[in-house]
Amino acid sequence: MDIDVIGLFPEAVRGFCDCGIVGRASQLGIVTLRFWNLRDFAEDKRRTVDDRPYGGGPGMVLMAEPVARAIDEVRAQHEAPVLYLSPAGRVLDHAAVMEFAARPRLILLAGRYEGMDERVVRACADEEWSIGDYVLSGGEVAAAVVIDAVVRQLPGALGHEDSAREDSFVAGLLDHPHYTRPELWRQERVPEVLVSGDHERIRTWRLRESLGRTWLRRPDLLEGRELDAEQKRLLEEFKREYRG
Ligand code: 9WO
Repeated sequence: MDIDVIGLFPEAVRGFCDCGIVGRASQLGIVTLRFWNLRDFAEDKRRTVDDRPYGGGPGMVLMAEPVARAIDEVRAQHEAPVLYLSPAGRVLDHAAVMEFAARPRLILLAGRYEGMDERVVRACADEEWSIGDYVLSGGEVAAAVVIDAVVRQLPGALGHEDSAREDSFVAGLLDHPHYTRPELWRQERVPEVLVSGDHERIRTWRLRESLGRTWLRRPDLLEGRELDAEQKRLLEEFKREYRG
């Protein structure tokens, strides 16, 4: 998969993308990331990319032309949809991440200041996406979030252990609790089942915890979701224990 990032601080996104799972996927050629600085597409010697807002008010607005020139250059190399990261966009979720991961190419556009000239958003952006209902200082962090979530879904991006885990994890549920050594920490023991060596009991315990946590903390994730017979039974068990 090819992902291009356009913004004023693409180096910040690159720094993040050199680390961990994304960094490894990049080294393995599972994803090809390119970073474009809007300043390199300014039209004047001073490399100006912002100007004062029409209508007045505080702050500056990203100028249309440098943004359009950057997008034209990236698209001349390979045609791809432009995703503008903004709090006014559709809110990202797991289904959207999976849909992005199935595309061969993405161009992520990160804004700064008070925003960018609306004309270039309309002319050049194909979609507008938000990572959540809060304002950031710019779209770069949101671009990093999209890249991280998408790249870990690409075949081969996760190690063997992790991909097995993903397979056994029922998407759309919260994860079960995790424990590591020592077995006794500040008077608290690791749940007995996890040191039993009984893999079937461990599997059902983890699934019960996943279902129970989702029911307690994010009941919205269970709405409109069909549980199979085992999941129904385990969630009922969890509820009975929780109430009792
Ligand atoms: C600033 C602002 C101030 C008061 C009320 C509303 C406001 N919205 C913004 C704003 O959207 N500023 C942006 C800064 C301009 C474009 C880039 N910036 C940005 C992107 N901030 N937050 C995001 C973002 C992107 C994706 N998902 C969540 C937030």
